[in-house]
Amino acid sequence: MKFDILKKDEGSRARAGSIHTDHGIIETPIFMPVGTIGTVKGIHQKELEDVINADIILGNTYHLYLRPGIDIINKAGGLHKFISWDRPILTDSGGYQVYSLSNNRKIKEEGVMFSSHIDGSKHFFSPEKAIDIQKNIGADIIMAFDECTPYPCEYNYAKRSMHMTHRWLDRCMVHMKKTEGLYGYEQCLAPIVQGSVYKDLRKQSAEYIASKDADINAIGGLSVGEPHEDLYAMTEIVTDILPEDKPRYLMGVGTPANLLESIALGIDMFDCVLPTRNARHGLIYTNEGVINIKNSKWAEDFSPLDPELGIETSTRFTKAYVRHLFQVKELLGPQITSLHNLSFFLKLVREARTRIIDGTFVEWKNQMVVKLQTRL
Ligand code: PRF
Repeated sequence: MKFDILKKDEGSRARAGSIHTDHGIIETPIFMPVGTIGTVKGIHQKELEDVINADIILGNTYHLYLRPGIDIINKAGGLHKFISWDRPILTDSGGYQVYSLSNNRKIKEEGVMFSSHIDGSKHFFSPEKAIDIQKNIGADIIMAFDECTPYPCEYNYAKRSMHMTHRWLDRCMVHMKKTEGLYGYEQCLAPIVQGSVYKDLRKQSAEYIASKDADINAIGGLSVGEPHEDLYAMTEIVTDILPEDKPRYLMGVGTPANLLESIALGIDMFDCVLPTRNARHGLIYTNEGVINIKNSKWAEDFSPLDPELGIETSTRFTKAYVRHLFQVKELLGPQITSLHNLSFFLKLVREARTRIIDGTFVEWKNQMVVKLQTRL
């Protein structure tokens, strides 16, 4: 998977680039909408293509394995065909969802035993199984099987866990080579740096991951409740070590301000449920700050949701109308806000890209970070 860097920013570590996959080009920095169970909640694939213009979406091994099951995805000819999406897909390995969703999980060197959050049935994931499932799903980018340590995490636990994640990576790599691609397009494996909030562990993990010379490198174990200073400090240590000529993916991050600060530290890819989950709760991101559309202050505000965003939905519908839809619990409410928020996140990273290219990134980023943290 080729990565071209178009421009490096002079005032920060930000870069503008493009990742070439067999399902199309991903322009970076990029935000990947989360399509956990084969749908970006509330959004039609046509809207992902034409309104949000998502270059890539994310799917979850854990969820897709439980429902509809790998057999059905296989029979459909892979996830791209099953969900009718022919742009790139990245799948997370399950090495996070198992810890955050399932009950009774038992982590051992061999893998993780867990109970389904749906019906309590027992399952086992290993590095080899996580690779097999992701290959069968047909993901363009496959994530290594890791343990995401919680926050706070005791030093010795974080150290032992990091070493196990490294050994699991080696098993993923061996298994990846053993099995041929099913669908005739390139599938690349992205290893994940762990190490909790400990500088020496992060450094050690980043050096280990860098030594594998993978096409894409990821940073996990952050945005799990640690202070923002730790998020940025760990990201900086790691981006300093990971190869410059390969895309860097910061998993599960974050707020619009987090995205811009992390882009400045050299991150190229992000995913997060924040825009869609918040949208379902009526929280909307705008250029002026965050709005809670359910608040009575919008009841008679007949101004458009956000005309600056430049999408029809956010110009056409008023705040008062969208508030009303939430009041009466109509489906259209969260559909509008989800489309709005995802468009906002994608527009933000696209603008970052343009600013990196034209050399105005840092000034713009500093202004935006202040604006984006305002609550209206
Ligand atoms: N590992 C994996 N997926 C993830 C994370 C991780 O550490 C995170 C951490 N924020 C989000 N998603 N496999």
